Amino acid sequence: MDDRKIGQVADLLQRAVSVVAFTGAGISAESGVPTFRDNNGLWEGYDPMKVATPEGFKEDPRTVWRFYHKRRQQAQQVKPNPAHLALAELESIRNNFLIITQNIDGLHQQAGSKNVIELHGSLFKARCTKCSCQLDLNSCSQEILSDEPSCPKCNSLLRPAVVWFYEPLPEEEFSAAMESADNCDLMFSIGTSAEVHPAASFVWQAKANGAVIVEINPKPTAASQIADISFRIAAGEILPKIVEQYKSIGQ
Ligand code: BV8
Ligand code: ZN
Repeated sequence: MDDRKIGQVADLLQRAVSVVAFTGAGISAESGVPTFRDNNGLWEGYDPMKVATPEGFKEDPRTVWRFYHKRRQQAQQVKPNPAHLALAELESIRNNFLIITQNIDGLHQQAGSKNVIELHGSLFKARCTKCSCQLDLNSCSQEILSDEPSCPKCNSLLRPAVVWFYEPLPEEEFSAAMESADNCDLMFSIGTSAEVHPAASFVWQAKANGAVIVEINPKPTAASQIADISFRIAAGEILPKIVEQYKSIGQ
């Protein structure tokens, strides 16, 4: 059954001028990174309103920093999985391929993908709560990774450079994602429950612009109703097969 659909998607890839992959936590699941809303997901252990909102941070910055330090350490110990690698290969063999990710784990970039829009920020970046100072946590000293790190410029409290609930998405990334959703012929929705907005709205936007929607998720999601082709399977299983088939028909 999937073989026929794989052939269809490879043909779509061959004919599409502009392709977007919209990804969520599920694409990193096979790397061992917990998702948010699955069983044993992050939101089972933590109250998102306490660790992923500005109010939660104001009330208890130490707990929020511990939550993100732990996720950063986890992300540093895992590797991209075949799903990330397949998307990186797809970018290397065709033009006009963009990843819009809700993930902050950096695994797409680690897999070699260059055209990546991080809608919700990055585990590896921090920014000052007062001045415009931004830091790359990959090259930071230990004290910055403490429980309440302070800005090297103005000594105010630093915060994770991620988008929390009730916060707007970064301007530049938002408009670039909007532009690509408006102009793509084919959008993959991979490993996302498509419940968080405005990020998830890009799938509906692509659909409205006439793009074909291909969903890859073992479970149905809020976007399943608008998917033209759905694979109820892990991304790491099916994406390498789709890319292999696309290569075999000569892109
Ligand atoms: C905004 C922080 C306005 C970063 C995240 C009620 C209360 C509060 C807010 C709202 C509300 N109602 C609506 C809202 C708006 C809210 C929202 O959409 N809430 C939802 C939950 C109802 N959105 C916001 O607040 C946004 N901001 O609206 O601001 C505004 C505008 C202008 C000016 C001022 C203000 C901000 C949203 C960003 C929130 N930040 N996290 C972090 O810590 O990571 S949300 C969190 O959810 C992550 O960012 C994550 O990326 C995102 C989406 O989750 P998914 O990636 O989809 O993960 P999930 O676990 O849900 O699903 C995983 C899927 O993978 C599953 O379907 C599973 O089946 C599948 N899967 C598993 N294994 C595999 C697999 N698939 C393939 N292969 C596998 N192997
Ligand atoms: Zn500062």
